[in-house]
Amino acid sequence: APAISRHDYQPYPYRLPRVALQFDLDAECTRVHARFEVERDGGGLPPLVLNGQELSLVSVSIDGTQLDAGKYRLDDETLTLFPEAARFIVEIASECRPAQNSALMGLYVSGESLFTQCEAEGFRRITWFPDRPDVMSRYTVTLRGDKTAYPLLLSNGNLVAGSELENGRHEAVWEDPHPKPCYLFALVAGSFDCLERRIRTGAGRNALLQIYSDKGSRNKTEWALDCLHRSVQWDEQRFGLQLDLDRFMVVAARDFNMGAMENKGLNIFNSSYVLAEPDTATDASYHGIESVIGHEYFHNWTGNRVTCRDWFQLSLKEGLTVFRDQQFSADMMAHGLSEDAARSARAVKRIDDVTALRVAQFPEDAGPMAHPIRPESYQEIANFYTATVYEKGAEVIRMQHTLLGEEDFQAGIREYFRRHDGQAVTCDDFVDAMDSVYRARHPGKSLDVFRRWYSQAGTPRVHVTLQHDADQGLCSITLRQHCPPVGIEKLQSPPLEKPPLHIPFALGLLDAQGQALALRHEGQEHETVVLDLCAESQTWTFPDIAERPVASLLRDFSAPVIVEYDRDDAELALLARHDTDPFARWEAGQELASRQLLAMSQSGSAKQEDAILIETWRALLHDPALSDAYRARVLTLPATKALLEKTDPMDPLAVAQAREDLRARLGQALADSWLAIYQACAAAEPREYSPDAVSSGRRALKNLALAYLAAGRHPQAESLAQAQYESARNMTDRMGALSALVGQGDTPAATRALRHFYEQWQHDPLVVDRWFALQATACATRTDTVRALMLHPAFTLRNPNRARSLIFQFCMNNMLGVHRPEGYEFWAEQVLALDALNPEIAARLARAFDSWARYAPSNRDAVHSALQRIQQHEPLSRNVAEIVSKALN
Ligand code: BAL
Ligand code: ZN
Repeated sequence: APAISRHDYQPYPYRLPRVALQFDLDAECTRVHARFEVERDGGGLPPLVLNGQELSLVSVSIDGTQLDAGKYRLDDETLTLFPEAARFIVEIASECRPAQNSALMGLYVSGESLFTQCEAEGFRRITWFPDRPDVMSRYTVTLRGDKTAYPLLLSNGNLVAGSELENGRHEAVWEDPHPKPCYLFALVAGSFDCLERRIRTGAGRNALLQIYSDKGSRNKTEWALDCLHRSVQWDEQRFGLQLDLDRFMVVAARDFNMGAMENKGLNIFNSSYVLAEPDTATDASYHGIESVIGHEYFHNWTGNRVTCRDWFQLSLKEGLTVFRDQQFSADMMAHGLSEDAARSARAVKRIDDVTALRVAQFPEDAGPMAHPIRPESYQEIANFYTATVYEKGAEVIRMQHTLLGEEDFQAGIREYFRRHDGQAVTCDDFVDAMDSVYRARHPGKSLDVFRRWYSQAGTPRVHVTLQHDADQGLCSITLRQHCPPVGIEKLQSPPLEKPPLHIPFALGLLDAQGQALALRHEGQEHETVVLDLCAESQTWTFPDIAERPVASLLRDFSAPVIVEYDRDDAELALLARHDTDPFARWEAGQELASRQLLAMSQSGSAKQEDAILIETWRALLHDPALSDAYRARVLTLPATKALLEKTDPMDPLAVAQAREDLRARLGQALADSWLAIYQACAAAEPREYSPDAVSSGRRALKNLALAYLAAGRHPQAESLAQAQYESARNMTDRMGALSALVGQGDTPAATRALRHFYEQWQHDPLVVDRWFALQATACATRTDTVRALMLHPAFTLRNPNRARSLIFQFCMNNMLGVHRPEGYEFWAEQVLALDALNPEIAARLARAFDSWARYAPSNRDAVHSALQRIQQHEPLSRNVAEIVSKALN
């Protein structure tokens, strides 16, 4: 397929101020009648090109006159009309087939209900329309359907009329007062439970919050409703942004491609981000729900009120909204805690966000799909809902927050809405608003260099040099940045010039005892300074530093970069024990462990001299000043995917095996400590479940201790896990225990527990997903185990959550299982099977081995053959074709 380029953007030649849609809903064949006003402002009357896909055209008319076939042009993807006036009304009748729609884009069936998903380009599967985000209209939607099958008929905005029709049918009319692009359109028809709350916003608006879910699930939506209410309050308090609707609805769908969707006033969610009860949901699910409910709600301003001019600007709304949901979660985790505990809770959230970035985005930024947060081109936009656009995009917003500070950042946000409320705009427009505040407050400074983050791919590297002059008591820090070419940049000749970026680099210095030193910078003394690295290389000198200090680098992960700094293990151990910045402290421990793991993976066995690591971990295990949640992060080994990024060539099996070996070694060497910690945490578990930071942190540490005991084959591990499994009062503990049992291999206890778990929870799809996922990622699982699980009656490729729980978990998160010739063959087979059903999901699986060109030769050759097999298959969706052609480039 031809690539679409950012530079080719042209405004749409017409405005469509009002749209009226009528749906005669039926799972087999839904009839849609669309009526829209069309207006031309400029000169001439260019053709009116409308997008449409997999639709049957019934009729098309202009100003009430039906057009003969010769008066319009119709092909697989467009319907073109030839206007004869500057204002006219188009009416189109068409049909679509929801029950046949396995791609889950447009109108589709899930369970017995009808749902829509339109972002990015799903509206064109509902009716012919300019399916692009810069065409904004006011919608009136009439829904008609069978009253028994579809007692609830929901769409965006306000319910303005409802009536009974003949033949057991009924009708609902919805009006959305806010102009919106069609990707924010939604409808839902079906039978649901509803949990609701009437609230009064800070601005005095009465509003109704509603969570709809499958019949019988109402009790599982209390947490989501709480999260929604807190999101409304938080956006008022922290961002000054008010709910602008009388009614805000969330509907849970079992079949959903993404996490959730921010349709105006009618968010549709993957049920995994709505439903939670202590019995069925883990702490991670509770926190995931909080962040996704927040995320979609926050889109109401950052995404809906101000939207994207074109899809290249996706990070305008996604990066900003991820930043906002990360801040929301951090504020929620810290809420009600003492100052120290709150700092630790925020650090834990930061560690989790950075870990996710390193595991998903850093590899992407070094692989064949590398792209700037504002991509330059795409073949299929669905392939660009990436970790780069979202998570690196959030880091780019966060850096602006760091440069401006909270107060000025909020002033920038106000300026952004003052300029652009109700518009479809670009990333540049956002930075312009921030820059106007930045320049006003910091004469001589600007975001001119900073903007390059939007156009440059690749993870920059910052090389650090520290020089100390004992005679003069001066310490100088030199930072040098470079960003090697990535992905298609490597093919460019002459080589691409990548100018330096503006990198806020947070730094602290410690003395040899680990005490923080005061740093004099810009006329003031600080424990942490943020250095503005804007050139390729810059040096800063700090006075009154008597002895050579220990550098604490990139505190709080102030920029999405890789730091290069030569230092010995003893310095890392000192930082791991004493750094006052909790992020940098965690980082030092991770680096120490990484070194050990990489040495083990290269030598094929444990280095003997791991004493410094073991002693550091022992000290951390027993440090009473650390929160349980923080200790759980500090004592978790770096993820295999993050480790692999540090190797060349990559040997996934060796690194994954080294990680298992070191886990066992730490389990054995610190067995008494793990047991003591386990028992202390278990004794402190209250009867009432709560997902708050302290309780979830304690469970995380307890289950980590259990996992280490199991990894170290402690004689009590199995009985502890079994007892915990049987007495667990929440899913976190049940899964922790089950995972420890399954980690022991195919033991009778593991088999028994797995069988019991399925029998107990077989009626709950989200819990059955956990059951598949746990087996998919178990150490002992190989391709044949997964094939056997696919024959289980509960398995289906059609449900994205189920496919993700087994196939994706195995291919993406079971390194020991999948990185074998038969694993790669299995992967290719599943990509093709999924592609026939759901190209968006297939294309995500197709990225499992993006880094294949950096693998050691035997893995590389095997992935290469599997990729070729996919590429040669016909038919192949545009989604998968783009991924494999880039991978093979
Ligand atoms: N806009 C797609 C789903 C999300 O990012 O919220
Ligand atoms: Zn989003």
